[in-house]
Amino acid sequence: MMHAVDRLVFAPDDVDLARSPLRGHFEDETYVLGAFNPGLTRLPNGNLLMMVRVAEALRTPIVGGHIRAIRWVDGGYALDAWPLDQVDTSDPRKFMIRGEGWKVMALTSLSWLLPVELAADGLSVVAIHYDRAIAPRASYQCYGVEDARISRVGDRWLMTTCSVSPERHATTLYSSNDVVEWALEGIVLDHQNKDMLIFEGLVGGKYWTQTRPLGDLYFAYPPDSEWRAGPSINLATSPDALHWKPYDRPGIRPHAATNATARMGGGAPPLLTPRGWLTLWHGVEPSGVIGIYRTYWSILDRDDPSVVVATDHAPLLEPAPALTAPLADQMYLDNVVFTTGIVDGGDHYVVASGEADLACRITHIAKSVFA
Ligand code: MAN
Repeated sequence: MMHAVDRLVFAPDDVDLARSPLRGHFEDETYVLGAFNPGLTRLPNGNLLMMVRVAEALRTPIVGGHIRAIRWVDGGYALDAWPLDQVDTSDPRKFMIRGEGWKVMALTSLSWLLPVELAADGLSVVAIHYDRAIAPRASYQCYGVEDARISRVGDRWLMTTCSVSPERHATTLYSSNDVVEWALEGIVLDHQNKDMLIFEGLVGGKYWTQTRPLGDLYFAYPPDSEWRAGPSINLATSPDALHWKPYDRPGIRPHAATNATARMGGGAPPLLTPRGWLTLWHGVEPSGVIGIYRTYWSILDRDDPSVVVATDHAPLLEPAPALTAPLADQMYLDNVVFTTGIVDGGDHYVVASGEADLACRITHIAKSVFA
């Protein structure tokens, strides 16, 4: 589907690493692997705020037969080294450590969050708030804070992030009354549960969220089922946005009829439209090491979000090689668009996505698409 406005608004070269939270903690040179997967919300002054994931990597990760990774520890940052002959580096985002009995990995970058203020239409950068960057503060996020999603619920903002550490790979909540100061509320979903999208409003007096628990084992649907076994977008409810009970009915599941959404996860926080809750989510078609990521939409019943009122098997957004062509020398993967934010823009929605795990893409999508 073509959209009238669709462009990259922020890219690695827009980040000044002299102002990175990692600066001064070790000697080795770093670079921005990606500035992507932005949370998005509207500020009280009418401008937009993107919370950009800055994935910062060592310029020379391999030294003396070892591959190194960055780790937060006690307010500082340290480098750890693994013998090269014990790791598999086929995925540029991470390396797998062999011989552990489980799949054990480390990351080639450490992510922190950079608040970038955009004009009201999302198309130009107004300010970059380095002094408000969000970096790891606890051992459960010692390998980074990733993929912010911001929901406005009443007069509070709730921001979920993915925290990465050897303790667990979990979802962490931050809250704010002004979108300036963020309080770290701690872990709200346990291991292997990320892509948490809190609905922008209560349903039946409760907070609602989409979750995406990940396992490496699923049970088969019967052979003639319309569903395909695998990761799905589940639902949970909470009295306080901290304690979540999984909802008993399934949420959005992969259809057996297509391979394009064989893996899936939530994208942008569900917001209320005249037809129900609009949710943008990602479907992944297995292909190569990483797969092809596209954005899809569904509308969920306003009183029971486990009921899908409308959806489209055609993607809403697809990877856009024409947008990343000018950044060709910085690309390290392709075929990925990963939507992470949405705000109302009047007759359209302003949608924020990460493009190729590299840059931030803003698309204006006409409301009539979902009518
Ligand atoms: C996956 C990808 C990466 C991310 C890690 C850890 O490998 O989503 O971008 O860094 O998980 O969350």
